[in-house]
Amino acid sequence: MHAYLGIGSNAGDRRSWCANAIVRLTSHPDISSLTQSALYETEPVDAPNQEWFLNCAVGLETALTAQALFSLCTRIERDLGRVRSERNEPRTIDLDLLFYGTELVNTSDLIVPHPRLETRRFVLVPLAEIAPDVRHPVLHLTVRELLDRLGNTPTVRKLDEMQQCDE
Ligand code: PH2
Ligand code: MG
Ligand code: MG
Repeated sequence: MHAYLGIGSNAGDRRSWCANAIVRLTSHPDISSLTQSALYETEPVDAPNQEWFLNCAVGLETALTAQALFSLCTRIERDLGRVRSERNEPRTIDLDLLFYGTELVNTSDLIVPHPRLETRRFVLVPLAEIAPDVRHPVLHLTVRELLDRLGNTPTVRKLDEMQQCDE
């Protein structure tokens, strides 16, 4: 199945957390063909007084079920030092399952497509870079069309070429 994930970090060495999460995904035996967007610096949404985020999106081919991929994401978050106490607090790393093919999942711990992706520029701008023509299976609009419905705020800016790499 082809799946898309959104990755975000706004605590500590944000770039390293994102890079480390991607290495862990890439090296998983049931994941192949990973593509990644550039890194974007993004204004916090629903996270008052927090640091700006680094966000990116990845696409991957996987033999894992949606639930198993979600469990892997949770495990990577935990391995990378994420501590969950309050909702939307600063996080070293957040891995969100955005799309799992055209499958719909609605269980107590997982909803796919991600329920807020269509309102979030920090998700749609990176995703549009790697998957502009992927269609939302419920809203029946492509990622590009979803993004075009939104205004120009909150701010999402691509890091320049120098800033994309690890120092
Ligand atoms: N994630 C959130 C809440 N707010 N804002 C930005 N800019 N980027 C995020 O990844 C983000 C957020 C909840 O997961
Ligand atoms: Mg999130
Ligand atoms: Mg999350």
